[in-house]
Amino acid sequence: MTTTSVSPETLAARAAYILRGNDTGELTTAAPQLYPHLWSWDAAFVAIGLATLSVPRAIAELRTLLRAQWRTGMLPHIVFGPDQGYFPGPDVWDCGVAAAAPAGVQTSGICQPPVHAIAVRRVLDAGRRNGGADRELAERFAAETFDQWLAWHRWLATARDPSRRGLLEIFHGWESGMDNSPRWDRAYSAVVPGAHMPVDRRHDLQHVADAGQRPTDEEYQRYLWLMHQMHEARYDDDAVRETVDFRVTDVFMSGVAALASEVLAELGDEFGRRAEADELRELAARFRAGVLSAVSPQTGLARDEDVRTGERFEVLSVGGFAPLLCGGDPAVTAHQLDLLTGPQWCGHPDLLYAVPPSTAPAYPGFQARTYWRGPQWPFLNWLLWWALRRHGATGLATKIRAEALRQLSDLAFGEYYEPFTGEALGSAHQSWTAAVALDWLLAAD
Ligand code: 9WN
Repeated sequence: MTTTSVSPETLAARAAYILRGNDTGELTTAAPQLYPHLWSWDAAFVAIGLATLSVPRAIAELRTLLRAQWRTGMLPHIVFGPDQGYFPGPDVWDCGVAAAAPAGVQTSGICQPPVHAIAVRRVLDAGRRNGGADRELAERFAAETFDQWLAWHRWLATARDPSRRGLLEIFHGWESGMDNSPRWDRAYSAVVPGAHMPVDRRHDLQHVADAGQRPTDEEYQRYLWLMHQMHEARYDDDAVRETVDFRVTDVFMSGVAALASEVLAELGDEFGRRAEADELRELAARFRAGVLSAVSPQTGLARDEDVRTGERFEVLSVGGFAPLLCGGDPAVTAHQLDLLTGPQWCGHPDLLYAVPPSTAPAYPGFQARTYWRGPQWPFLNWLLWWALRRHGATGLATKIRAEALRQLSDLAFGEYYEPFTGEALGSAHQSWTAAVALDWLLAAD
């Protein structure tokens, strides 16, 4: 049951209008002003939303991302379009210094969580539902691009989990997609920029109502310093790992990798790629085991770890629910479901909508209006909904969907939401927010 105060038709029509409005033809910008380029994990959710409107357009979005794949297999976190209004832009990344960077397209030199196989699955399902030319196109696309998605997963498994622990390493908070989450505070406190970084070139503060919704200049100093270090290492995977000041295992990214490897394995089965499907299932098992090994006996949440010091971070972040993405241990799942619905998270009495805040209000680092330090993120609700259904927690999934849609009925399509007042924050007209609304309202299941 959907309990929006606007009709589902109005919400879907408005979401379609937003998503179409952000379409530059070749790519859908993550948001019109704040993010005028394609972001890797945004593009996956965007394709999921576009698939409800046009299967060919959804496929085009994923192909734009794939054209930017590095020779190593890495999918870069940004594919730049012509707009000059984002900092750090392609001139700062300067990925031409990297041997593995793709030709003919400008990208960043880092990655984001590998949610893409879920998008391929969803686009394929939409194509099959529509039948005819859409079905043919989607099946051809999924079969044709399978090896590129496989290369992406293989790169993660080797370059980012060289010791095969089942926990993916990241070298920049941007790689987690949860940039300034308190998950990374301890590791960032050890990052001391060796020179002044040009934070005065920031554009982002011009596009939000107040600077308190975004990371601070001190945080940006560190972000830019890590970029500088990676550039010095010419974005070479081994050289970066040896030299960069920020090395942490990201448990949420690892949970995504487990889930997406399983999904990609199922696609491999369909396309007769048995050996690759087995390999992907092994990867899924490895990442699942890694995530489960990181669960804290103290909080019940999975923990990230500083690779340089071995410290595991006891932070009350939504990232700690990684086991709900990958499953694998019924006792852990049951405990996490209790936690998620309990008073620290969705059951917190002051929340306007019962969807998880990015950081638990009880955590000392919680900030209700600041980015990944407290606000609720609609695309995360979709990911959680999808994973919960897959693992059989359909009742909770249905509740999350209903609450998330109520939140979106303000028609702002905010980047994130203040959890107590419901105020839309960050960018308005954020593409992945509109995209998940479309999927929830228009996809058949
Ligand atoms: C840096 C585009 C991206 C999301 C991230 C989100 C934010 C970028 C920024 O916007 O990050 O990559 O400039 O703040 O944290 O998850 O992919 O929507």
